[in-house]
Amino acid sequence: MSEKAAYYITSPIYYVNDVPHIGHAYTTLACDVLARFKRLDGYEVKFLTGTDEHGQKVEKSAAEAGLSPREFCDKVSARFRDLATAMNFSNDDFVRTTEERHITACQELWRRLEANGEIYLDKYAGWYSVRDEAFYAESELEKDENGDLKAPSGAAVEWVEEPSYFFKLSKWGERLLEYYAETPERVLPKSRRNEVKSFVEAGLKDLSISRTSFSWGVPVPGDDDHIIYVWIDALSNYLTGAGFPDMDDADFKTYWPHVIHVVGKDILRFHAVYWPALLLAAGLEPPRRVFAHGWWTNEGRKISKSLGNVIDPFRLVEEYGLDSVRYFLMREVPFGNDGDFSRGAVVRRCNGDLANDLGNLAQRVLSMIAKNCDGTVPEHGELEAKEKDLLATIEGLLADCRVHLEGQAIHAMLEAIWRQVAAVNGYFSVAEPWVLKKTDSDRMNTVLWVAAEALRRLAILIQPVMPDSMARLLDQLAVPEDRRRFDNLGEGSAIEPGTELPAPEAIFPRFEGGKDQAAG
Ligand code: ME8
Repeated sequence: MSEKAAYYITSPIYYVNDVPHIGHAYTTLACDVLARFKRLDGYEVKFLTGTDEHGQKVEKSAAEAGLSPREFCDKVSARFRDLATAMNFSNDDFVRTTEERHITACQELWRRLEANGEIYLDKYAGWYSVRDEAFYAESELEKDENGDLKAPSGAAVEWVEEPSYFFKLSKWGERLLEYYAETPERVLPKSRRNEVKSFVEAGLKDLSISRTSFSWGVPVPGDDDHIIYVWIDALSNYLTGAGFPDMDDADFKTYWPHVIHVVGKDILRFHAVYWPALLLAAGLEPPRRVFAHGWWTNEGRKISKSLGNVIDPFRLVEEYGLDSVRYFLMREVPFGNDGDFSRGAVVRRCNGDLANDLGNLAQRVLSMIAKNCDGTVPEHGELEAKEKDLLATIEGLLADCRVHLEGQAIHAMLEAIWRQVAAVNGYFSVAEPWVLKKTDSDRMNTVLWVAAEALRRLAILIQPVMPDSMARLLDQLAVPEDRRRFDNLGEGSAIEPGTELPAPEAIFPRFEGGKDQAAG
């Protein structure tokens, strides 16, 4: 396999202390879009997601639920797998940190660090937040209105004093700064990279990487009194997914050099500071890219269980339909920025871009073909220059989309595609095939063919974001399933006159006041 042809994309693995919400669905969705795009573009893709099941937080949640940690993890982890089905995620694997293969990988990472002299035993005395599963320096903490110290995330902290193994993080600062300066950009968006750089430039302290005050975790090899800090455990899932420690394994060699981690901005420090340092220290390649996206609020307010405003992705999909939700989440907010969720925004975005711009166009073109061309793809005459340009521009979009997705700018890809949806709408309105029907039926046929061919090309490009609806549109255009990859975008796979088309059906719902009706 050539170097270029592999792509390894990972979502965070989610804590099972809580059921999935919109934030989890969002990150994995972005990974799904990137994975689907690369598959259609001919890459060998591995897309990994999973659940983070160890640590004090999960142990506590299990006890509160009256279940053993194992039973509790099985139950909640299953909800994350259900989410993957409900959201149509195309993950190739789902890693659970309680699996044997993962425990092996995690302990092997530890052994390598130890063998390289990167670990020493000492004592930790400092602040810890169970909710964040993170250690904090006192200088990072703030007092709340009651005078209690809080983590920057707002989580409660407790004083911890226990024996602990440490990772010599402090010696990796210079090397990390070099890593951030490398191309392709290691950390995106740029503003986040700058944050991470400043953190490293301020000086790194060694990192506590084992705990002794509870037992739900991976034992430290050779010292059962300690369990491996849950973040070391969790981060090593990305190695597990690539077949580590079997480094001769074809999977590891193929995928590891290409790994891209997509995470929320809350866990950037773990991925862009601790993780590359740990990998370098263990003699492994650091990630090719870490991308940190922004934070969703709900109607302007922080999403939290205590505020009772958590958005349930399963319900959202029931309410608006899967592809409307997928499109909205990927289009509404530039990937990397914070965004606000509101039902009004979903309705506006989906009615405008989907029901009106794309749905209506497809419906108009396909119903004119059904009524005026006996339901078969019409013959076409010589195309006018502007028609050739239109089709060539849509084919050429692929190059733009590749550039956008190289930087994980999924919104920019959709923006570029919808500019062409608008161009095809403009073309169709000006060409007025309904007038040509009475005056020049050959020209009408040509216009309908051009519009249908434009739709075919657009649908192929939109598949990563809305796989089901675009499959339906491509079915309506009678595009064979083996001709839906990006190498079929051009003229060579154009729709063939004479092909019989199924009866057209609306592809997107239109929402009115929360109720939906089929788009006309
Ligand atoms: O941190 N907006 O798991 P977690 C956008 N187990 N994204 C959000 C969000 C919001 N309001 N809320 C959550 C963990 N997320 C660790 C990860 S990885 C080796 C270990 C998303 O269950 C976002 O991706 O707390 C965030 O980074 C992640 O959920 C945190 O999930």
